Amino acid sequence: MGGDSWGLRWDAANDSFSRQYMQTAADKQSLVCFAADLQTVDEVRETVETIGPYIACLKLHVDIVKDWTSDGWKEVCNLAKELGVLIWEDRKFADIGRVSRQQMAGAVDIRSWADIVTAHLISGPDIVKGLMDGWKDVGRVGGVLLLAQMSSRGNLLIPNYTKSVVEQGKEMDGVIGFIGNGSNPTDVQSLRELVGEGKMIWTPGINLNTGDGVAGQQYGHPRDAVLAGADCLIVGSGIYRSEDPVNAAKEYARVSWNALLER
Ligand code: 6AU
Repeated sequence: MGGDSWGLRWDAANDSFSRQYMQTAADKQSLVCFAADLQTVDEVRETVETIGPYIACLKLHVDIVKDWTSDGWKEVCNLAKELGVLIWEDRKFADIGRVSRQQMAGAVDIRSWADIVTAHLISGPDIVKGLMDGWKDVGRVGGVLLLAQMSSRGNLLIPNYTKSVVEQGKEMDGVIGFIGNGSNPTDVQSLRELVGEGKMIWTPGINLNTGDGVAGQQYGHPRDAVLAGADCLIVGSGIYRSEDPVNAAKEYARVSWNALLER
């Protein structure tokens, strides 16, 4: 049972997406969400095929892919389903509710294949309703991760903003959790204090080599993030830029899972 390793979080974060993620993570002994920031459908599919056994979620940026086709994407999504991992489109929605709902449709039709999307709460709470309505338009249900913190240098998500996002997001049904700053365990810890046990914290800015990354990205160690309260570690270049992505994925999985058991 997933609950044995997840402790309080298993009972408290009991929406179906959090549960599915926690169960998959327990089955695979990995808290790794792979950030497939790759430019072609083949690269995404081939990488996910090889590291599949070591990841618990797949995060996509559909607008990075140069040769996107509906059929090619279906193959990627089917692969994710075979691997039992949730599909997260990291399109950081930020518009008014009506437009966000429309953006869930459009050419790439995010609402039809993504289980999770990311949103800023900068435009107010109706963005969450807009996104949920987007899924409802095609008879589906999904979950929203709200950006409460970011990992990039100089970002404007200051503590008071974080607090407001969490206060509102905690009460919203469609919100399955929050993005926290994985590069800084103190930030993750203070976010966990605000969030309590009832929602997940997923953290980007994770690398076994800590410090500054490309273009203002910052990295913290996977173990520190989990001990500080992160439930899912988003790792992109730490895996796909590695000389041996399979072994890298395995190592991130091992470190993250041991940290959860330690927590
Ligand atoms: O491991 P990386 O640095 O190669 O990739 C990190 C991934 C990227 C970013 O779009 C995303 O995590 N990200 C996010 C997310 C997930 O919302 C927020 C943030 O503050 N920083 C960040 O890097 O795909």
